[in-house]
Amino acid sequence: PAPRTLLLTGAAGGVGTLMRELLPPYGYELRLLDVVPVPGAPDAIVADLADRAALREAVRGVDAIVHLAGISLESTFDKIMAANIAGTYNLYEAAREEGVRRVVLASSNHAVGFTRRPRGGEPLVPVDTPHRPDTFYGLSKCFGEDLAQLYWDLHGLETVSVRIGSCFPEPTSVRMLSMWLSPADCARLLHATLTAEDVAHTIVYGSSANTRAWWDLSTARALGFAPEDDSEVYAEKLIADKGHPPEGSADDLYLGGHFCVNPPRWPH
Ligand code: NAI
Ligand code: 15L
Repeated sequence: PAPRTLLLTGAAGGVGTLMRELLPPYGYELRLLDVVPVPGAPDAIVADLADRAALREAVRGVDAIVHLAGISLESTFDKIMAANIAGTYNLYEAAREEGVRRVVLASSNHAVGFTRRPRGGEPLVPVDTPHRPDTFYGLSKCFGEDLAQLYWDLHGLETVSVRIGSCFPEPTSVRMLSMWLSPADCARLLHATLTAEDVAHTIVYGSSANTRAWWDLSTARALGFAPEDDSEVYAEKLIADKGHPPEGSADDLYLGGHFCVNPPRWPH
C-alpha cells in the first residue's frame, strides 16, 4: 500500500516549510520534527537528532520518513559530524528499530560538487559518478548515501537518496538555472520516491526539467517523476542582472559552484 503517514524532519527549514504545504494534497498526513519550533504547528515534535529516545518515538507508526533535518551549508566538522553524520545514523537506527520501511534522504549536489559540469554536448553527469564532495557538508551527504546503502543491504530498509540541486521558490543565480528544483517539482519528486515500488537504495538527482541541466534525471524518471517546470523562464532576466560566471571560476567549472572555493558558513 502507498505510504500515508510521513515523518518530515527539518520541518521548520526552507524546504520543510514548502513541503508542509505541498505534500498534503497528495494524501499524506505529516508528523513534523525540528530542533526549533515549527511556526504555526504547535503539535510538531521539537527534538534534536542527537536525542535517540525522541527519534524512536517520532518514527513509531509512520509509513515513511522524509529526512530533511540537518545543517544545510558548510560548517565546522564537529557540527556537521553531530547533526548530519551522527544525527542521520540516529534516525536510521530509530527507523530500523521501529520497522519503518522507507526513508527519503535529502542528499545534495555537494556530495559530487567537485565534478566538472558538462560543456558543449558532453554527456550529463550520471548518478554513479564517484563521490566528490566539495565541503564537510558534502562529505556528510556522501556518508548519508552510504549509510542508506548499508541499511538496505544489511537490514532491508529502503531509501531514495535525492541529490537536491537548489530548491527555492525561484532560481537566484545563473548556476541555479542548471540546478533549480521548483517547489512543485520537489513535491512531485518526493511523491514519486515515496510511491515507487521496490526502490532498494536508489540515488536520484533532484531538479526540474531545466533546459540548462547538468545532470541526468533518468533514475528519478524511472521512479515516476515527471518534472513540469524549467528554469529557462527566468534565464534572460537573471543573465541580464548577474551576467555569466567568469570562465574558469568555480561556478563555471563545478557542479558545486562557489561551495568549491568559498563555502557559505553556518551562522552560529
Ligand atoms: P534549512 O537549513 O532551511 O533547514 C534544515 C532544518 O533542519 C532547520 O529547520 C533546522 O532547524 C533543522 N535542523 C538542523 N539541525 C538539526 C538537528 N540537529 N536536529 C533536528 N533538526 C535540525 O535547509 P533546507 O534548505 O530546508 O534543506 C533541507 C535539506 O535538504 C537539508 O538536509 C539540506 O542539506 C538538503 N538540501 C537542500 C537544498 C536546497 O536547495 N534547499 C539543496 C541540497 C540539499
Ligand atoms: C545545498 O546543498 C544547500 O543546502 C542549499 O542551501 C543551496 O546552497 C544548494 O545546495 C545549492 O547548491 O544551490
